[in-house]
Amino acid sequence: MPLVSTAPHSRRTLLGQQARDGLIANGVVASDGRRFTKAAPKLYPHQWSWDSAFIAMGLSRVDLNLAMAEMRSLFAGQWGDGRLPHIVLNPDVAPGQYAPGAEFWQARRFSPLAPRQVETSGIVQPPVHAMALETIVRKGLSRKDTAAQARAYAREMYPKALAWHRYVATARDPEGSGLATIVHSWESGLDNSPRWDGPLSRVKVDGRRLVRYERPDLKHADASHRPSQLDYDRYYWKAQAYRDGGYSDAALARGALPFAVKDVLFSALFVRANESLLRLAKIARAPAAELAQIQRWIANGRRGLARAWDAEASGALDVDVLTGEPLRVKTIALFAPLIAGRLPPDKLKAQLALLQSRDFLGHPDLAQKVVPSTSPEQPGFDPTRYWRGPSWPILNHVITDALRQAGAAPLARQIERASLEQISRHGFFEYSNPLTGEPLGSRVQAWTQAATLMWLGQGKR
Ligand code: 2M8
Repeated sequence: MPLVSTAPHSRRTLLGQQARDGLIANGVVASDGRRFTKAAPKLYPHQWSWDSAFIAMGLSRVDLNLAMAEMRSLFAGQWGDGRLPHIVLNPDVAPGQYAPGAEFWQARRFSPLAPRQVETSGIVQPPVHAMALETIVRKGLSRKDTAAQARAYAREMYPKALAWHRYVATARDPEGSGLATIVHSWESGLDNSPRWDGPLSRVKVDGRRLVRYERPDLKHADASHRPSQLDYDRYYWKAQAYRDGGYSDAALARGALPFAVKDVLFSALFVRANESLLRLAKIARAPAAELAQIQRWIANGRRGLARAWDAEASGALDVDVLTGEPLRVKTIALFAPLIAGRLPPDKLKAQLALLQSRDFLGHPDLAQKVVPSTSPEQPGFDPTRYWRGPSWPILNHVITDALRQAGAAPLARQIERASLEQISRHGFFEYSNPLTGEPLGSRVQAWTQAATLMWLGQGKR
């Protein structure tokens, strides 16, 4: 029974309440005073960067103060060079509950730029934060009693977001190509996507020098659903190389890192986030030179994505910086141009056709019309193993948001309806098998709760 069109109002209300209560319940006040939301209570007990931004977007519909605190807490981990780390560690997590933790990253020991007050990782994740800040500020401005607070919040957070964007646009794009370079597949957020198989296969791990590590993730999730041991060795090796170089991006320019890829999805989200940053800059009454700078980042990002366009793939391809080769793999990242927005009509048409083709939503074996992380037509597609096939509600939200912006609301509604239906049946799972609909990974994933709140809010319009 479709939830959205025919369900009584009370079913949507109930789902909304469950999402709201769940999201609040995943929040903690840590012993260092920060209030933030764990990405998942057991599997991911810290504050994750892009999770937190989506969580704040969801929270802004529940409690503006909590949403504001969420982003403040994350930015407490910002580094001196503007980077926003992929994890701000929860000081109250017992050693060994999640790895790698502070014992591996040792941010302050390896870099003078790491923050003093909190422990963090040294790599980053997709820069979606300005979108969250804009959502919060707009929400605040829409009500008389919170407008002044929202304006003050915009002035407080805008310079931090600007510094973060400057880091991405410069340290991670020394060539000025408009495409950001990631130095670790964890930075993509799509950790073991087949996009990274080629570059990862060239990472040669020296077993004698590799740090010793544990896999607490396997206590909370099925080993056949999580990245493999070989993947993990390579993850640690890449992180270790970056860390031992003082988390310095100068090594990027020298081609001295074992992994360096131009990530089109990361770059597309950066374009969208820059559009949010521009609007935030206006609210914060930023100087004209900064507005012009942000506009240049937007234009350059769109140019970079246009160059990454592959006519045969009908989408954008990542590029391995170390070989100069495009990575020809059918994953959700092909939709980076749609996500960045403002596509010329021919490309928009090609992206919409791809989305509905047998490579994605039109595949006859799909259990429901939600977008899988990897096309079932891609060799090596695995419907249950982490980013190699399963569907993530939060990425489906990114797609439905992009579709609405592109004027394709009916298709967005279809995906939204199927996603909400699945969530109402199975709860706020992390990801699911696209061929059976079976929920997988963490069963209480905060950004799935946030996506639900955003979708439910969307439907009201
Ligand atoms: C997953 O990543 C972490 C490492 O950062 C892990 O596998 O332990 C990814 O899905 C990532 O995108 C997400 O931010 C994180 C927390 O939900 O989990």
